[in-house]
Amino acid sequence: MTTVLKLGGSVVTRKDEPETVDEEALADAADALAAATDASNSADVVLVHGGGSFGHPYAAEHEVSPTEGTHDALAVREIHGAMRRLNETVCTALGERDVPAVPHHPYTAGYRDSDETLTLPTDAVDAKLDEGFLPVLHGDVVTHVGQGATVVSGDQLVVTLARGLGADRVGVCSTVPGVLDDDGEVIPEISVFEDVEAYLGGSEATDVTGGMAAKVRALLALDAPVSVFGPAALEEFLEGGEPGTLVD
Ligand code: IP8
Repeated sequence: MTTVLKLGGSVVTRKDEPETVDEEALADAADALAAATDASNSADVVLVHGGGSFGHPYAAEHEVSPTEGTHDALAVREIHGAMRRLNETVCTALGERDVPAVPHHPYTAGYRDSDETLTLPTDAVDAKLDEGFLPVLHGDVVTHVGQGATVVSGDQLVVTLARGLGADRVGVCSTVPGVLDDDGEVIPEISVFEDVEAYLGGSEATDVTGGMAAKVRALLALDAPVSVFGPAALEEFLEGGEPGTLVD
């Protein structure tokens, strides 16, 4: 049973304060992961976290996005460097709870072709799982043929990883309890993007990768069922539940 779980950048960081971790939220998420990985040795989890107040401000400053590239090596180092700092913090929080978290950096592991295809070999991720590690990936910059380097969102990584690993379930934990309709109610299930397009606005803070609409569109393309839920439901998801919105 392989689970790919994304922790949104707005869950683990304070999105409006540069390079600031939300210590309490990170501790809660790490506690939930520690409880779940303790309860079942066979529960292979791959974690992906977003950029939050680490990657996004640098990407915005250098005008780099999934579609706007850069050949400026400093821009690449600053965006990737910020994401490494956040990744280190996430891995440390997990490690302190005896979760065998290890980093896996998309910038080094993958690239985008000129036709936008993301290549991220999953054999090295699989090998880490086989060895009992919990690989922790993150939104990042990747080398992009013809464009220098572009941003890859955690959601795109989730899609690529879920396919490559043949994941059985996918979880996307963001700050809201699911995908919300116009009345602020959680939409229980989404199977067609156009049915919910009108509800899905952009993200309020700096987010170069496009907010909820882009996320839902990418997740719908997956074979595995995807649950979109808030931090309070992380434990329920890790215990096998389907909280929030089911994108299937
Ligand atoms: O927060 C974007 O990842 P996301 C990461 O999952 C960077 O969209 C580098 C901005």
